[in-house]
Amino acid sequence: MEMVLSFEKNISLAKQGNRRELAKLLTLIESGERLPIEESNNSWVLGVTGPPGVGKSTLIGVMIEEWVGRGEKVAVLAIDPSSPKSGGALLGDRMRMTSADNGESVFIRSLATRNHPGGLMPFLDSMINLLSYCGWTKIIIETVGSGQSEIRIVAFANRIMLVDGPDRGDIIQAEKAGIIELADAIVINKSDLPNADNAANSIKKSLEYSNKNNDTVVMLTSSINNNGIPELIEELDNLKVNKERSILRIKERLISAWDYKLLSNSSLDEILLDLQSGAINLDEALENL
Ligand SMILES: Nc1nc2c(ncn2[C@@H]2O[C@H](COP(=O)(O)OP(=O)(O)OP(=O)(O)O)[C@@H](O)[C@H]2O)c(=O)[nH]1
Ligand SMILES: [Mg+2]
Repeated sequence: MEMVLSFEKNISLAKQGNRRELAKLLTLIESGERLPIEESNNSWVLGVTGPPGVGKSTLIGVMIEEWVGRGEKVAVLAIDPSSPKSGGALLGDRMRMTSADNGESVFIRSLATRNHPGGLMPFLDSMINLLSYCGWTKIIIETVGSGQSEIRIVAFANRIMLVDGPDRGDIIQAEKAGIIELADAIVINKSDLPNADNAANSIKKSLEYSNKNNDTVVMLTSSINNNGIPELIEELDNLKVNKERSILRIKERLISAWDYKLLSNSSLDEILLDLQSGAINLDEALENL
């Protein structure tokens, strides 16, 4: 009881803008603690994914500046910023470099999936909920890459933005992973480089062929020249939630929850051994689980 009460104090401090308390609470959530916060259903969360090096972090940096200029408070969860020049570290540096007075309005937190073999499922929702409760009006989840596990992570957002580069190869990666169907907005960044227009057209074609989701926003940006940023923010702020994509996202979340249940089952090791020895088959294993 006392524990819960002391969390309440921490939560109220975090809500008043105390960043150290907020960071502490996020660490508590990460270690499996449940905080007494009501579930919010009006948090604004954007999942950002895309192939390595297309400029996701740089783009998020300029988007943050735009949002902060409009009076928003932006929190970023950077997942697996493993490469030293990406994710949390890069954003942190950039924010320190650009505007000293951004401090109050920007919060960046890195998360490593390697610390969580069962996935981020059990606490991503709680973290988002806490951030939203504490008054962060724009919450961004950045993941590196565009494979299945990244899709699972950005599916915890209620809006998804795929960032691609002007190379055809980047887009093929995204097509393979199936992220194009899930994305509310597809941004071809590095529009200052040749071929960006072609890349955008190729994405539009690919959306036409799939013949669904033709409300997907396709935009060109350059995060180093600051081109297309206010337009992108405008589109994102006014996104209508598409029902089909919403169901796809919920499905990915359900699969995450399912995987987590399986991987955290206390008799998993035993069952694996029984499977290996042939004592049981897969159906029986599922039954036992
Ligand atoms: N020409 C050009 N370069 C850019 C643009 N945006 C980012 N870059 C450069 O692209 C490189 C990668 O940028 P990041 O923002 O780290 O890309 P990222 O997608 O976050 O990379 P990972 O997190 O490692 O996947 C950096 O050298 C950036 O300076 C852009 O609009 N135009
Ligand atoms: Mg990055």
